Amino acid sequence: MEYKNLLVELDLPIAVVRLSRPKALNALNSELMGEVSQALAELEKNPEVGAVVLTGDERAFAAGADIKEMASAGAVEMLLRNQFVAWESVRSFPKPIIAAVSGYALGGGCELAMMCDMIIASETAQFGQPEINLGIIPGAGGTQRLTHAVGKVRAMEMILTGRPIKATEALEYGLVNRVVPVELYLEEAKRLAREIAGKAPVAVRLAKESVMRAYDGSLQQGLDFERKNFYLLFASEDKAEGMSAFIDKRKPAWKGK
Ligand code: DAK
Repeated sequence: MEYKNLLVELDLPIAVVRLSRPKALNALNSELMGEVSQALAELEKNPEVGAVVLTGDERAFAAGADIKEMASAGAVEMLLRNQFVAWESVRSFPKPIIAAVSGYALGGGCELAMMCDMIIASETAQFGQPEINLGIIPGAGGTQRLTHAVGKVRAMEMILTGRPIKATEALEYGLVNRVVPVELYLEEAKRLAREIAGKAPVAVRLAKESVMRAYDGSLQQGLDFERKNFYLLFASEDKAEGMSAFIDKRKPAWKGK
């Protein structure tokens, strides 16, 4: 299938899904996420595909959800857009999915990588949740998955300051499986995907399901809580100011309401 913001390459027994909106650093707008969801549905149906690599380009895995698309939205509009459906397709994909990350993995980009089962990072990768700088909070699982991955104090610092961490720190924190030179990150992710695709498919599927179950109950409650707070912030003046300031390339003036 042809996509506008995505390249899907079958390299059986694996597939590579490449986010491709380079001018916007692969910002994840609803069209792109809709395409990710469609592509994964196709790959799920294809019995010859045993594992998937999700990647961007060297400069950016993804610099977040598309701020320009969210800038004028209020809380109710965000709720009605119900964009979680597309994001959930990554989370609920039954085959192993490996993120190959180079450059920026920020906001929704970091969340998307964390929704994958494993992360291979290039030396240039940086991971962060900068939503606080826009007057909002992570909305696609960042407060929950980052805390599970790196622990409370590190997640607090990243989410409350919005400062990204480098690939080497991400490795030390347990956020990524390994860090490799930029020319090798995609190859390494593909190698890992091929290795897993060579195992018994049903056992792989149930192993993945079982590992996910290790924290799923508490994760769901946490995700519901985060989602409500995320929508709530779309009713704040600071969210409007934070996003306008990003688009106008200026510093935001917070009002505290
Ligand atoms: N959205 C839209 N456009 C973006 C973008 C983004 N997140 N990030 C970059 N761009 C665009 C820039 O506006 C610029 O466009 P033009 O000005 O050329 O038209 C182009 O990409 C190149 O960016 P820069 O000129 O800014 O490039 P620099 O190298 O100077 O800076 C940067 C790179 C990554 C440091 C900078 O672009 C930046 O700070 N970007 C924003 C990072 C950020 O705040 N990300 C978090 C966004 S909030 C949800 C699911 C997920 C989420 C929410 C809800 N639901 C399912 C409901 C997630 C929310 C977020 O991710």
